[in-house]
Amino acid sequence: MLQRYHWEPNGACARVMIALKEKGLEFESRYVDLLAFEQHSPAFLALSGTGETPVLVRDGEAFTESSYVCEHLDEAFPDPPLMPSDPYGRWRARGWQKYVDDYLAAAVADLAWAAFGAGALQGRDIDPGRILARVPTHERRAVWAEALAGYDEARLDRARGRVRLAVEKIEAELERGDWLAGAAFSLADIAVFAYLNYLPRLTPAVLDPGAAPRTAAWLERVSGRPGVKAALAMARTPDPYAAAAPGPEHVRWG
Ligand SMILES: N[C@@H](CCC(=O)N[C@@H](CS)C(=O)NCC(=O)O)C(=O)O
Repeated sequence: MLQRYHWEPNGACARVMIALKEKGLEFESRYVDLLAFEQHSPAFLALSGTGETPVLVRDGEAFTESSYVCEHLDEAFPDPPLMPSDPYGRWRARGWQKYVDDYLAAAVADLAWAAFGAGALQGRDIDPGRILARVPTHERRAVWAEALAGYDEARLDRARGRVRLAVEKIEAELERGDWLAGAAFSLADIAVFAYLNYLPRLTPAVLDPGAAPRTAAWLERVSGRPGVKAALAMARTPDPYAAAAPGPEHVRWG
């Protein structure tokens, strides 16, 4: 039996949700409200030492890190496949997943938090000292301290620049075909989509069909897949891409 601990189907939580739905797998859904700080409860920390969603529990074992959760699902439940069958295609798919983990996720998450997350906490009776004291690791505590304080314009500008570069990279890759890692939809498309789907709300000009026609068409193509629609329909909020939690720490890419 599969249990899935998740927040709204956006970012990393969307990646695993889409993989499960694309494969037609049954699972128990356990919602973790990140903006109520349920991820810092002892019960959740027993599954994820850093207090981050998503977590997949399979036969009593907890799996974290969406790239590896998705690859595990693909190995454990190979039909339909979500990784290319050739070694070069697999290398491309892993490269895209690493790019998302190390670079794109943090940039998009910064913009999303500033646009949606910070506002969602307003009006709630929040004691930052109490919240930070429950965060399990130094790195996540620093992430939350910065998020609660609010990001400055320089940080948001840097994130916008990174997002622009990402769209250029995706646009160039899509010159080779409809999907990011070969002839078929794969975990590469899932990883990139999970964050890029924020851009129509955050930086619409970057995705303008005039500026990035292949990326805009790809986003439509991925959005229209039944598995993707089913995953996004698991949201509790009216639009999961108008909700945000702090994402991963910034890492150097390449
Ligand atoms: N590298 C991790 C990143 C996970 C991540 O960014 N999780 C966010 C939600 S998308 C989270 O749980 N943030 C809340 C927190 O850290 O308290 C993965 O891909 O699984």
